[in-house]
Amino acid sequence: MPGEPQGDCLFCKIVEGHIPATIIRETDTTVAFRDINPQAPTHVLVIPKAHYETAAVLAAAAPELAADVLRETQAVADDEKLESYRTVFNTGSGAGQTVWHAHAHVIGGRGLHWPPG
Ligand code: IU
Repeated sequence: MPGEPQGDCLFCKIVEGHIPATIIRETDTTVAFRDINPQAPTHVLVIPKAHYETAAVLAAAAPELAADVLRETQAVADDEKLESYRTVFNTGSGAGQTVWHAHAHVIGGRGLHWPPG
């Protein structure tokens, strides 16, 4: 069920504290933690605590929660003192999604090329 914890989801396990992560922010509805394989000086993932497979499913099922995630991306950028940054939602394996719990990448701290690869 969308919104319900999934036993085999690594990000649900991070939310539950069952696997470690460097958490830098937490709200009632979201967690932000450093990516274990950073692609830039700042590479933070912002996730809803509730489990939704993709950003699209999250936005359709729980738009206020999707807005919470977006607000937190800016809060991360503020904490990290990033004037410019990129927010990425990979949706689908063809776009590089590897974890099926919606997450925003917040990437910054270096020059970022456009278009992305
Ligand atoms: P993707 O958009 O689904 O590819 O992003 C998943 C990210 O989750 C990826 O950048 C991983 O390095 C990151 N990650 C993590 O930070 N901690 C973990 O325990 C696992 C993946 I699994």
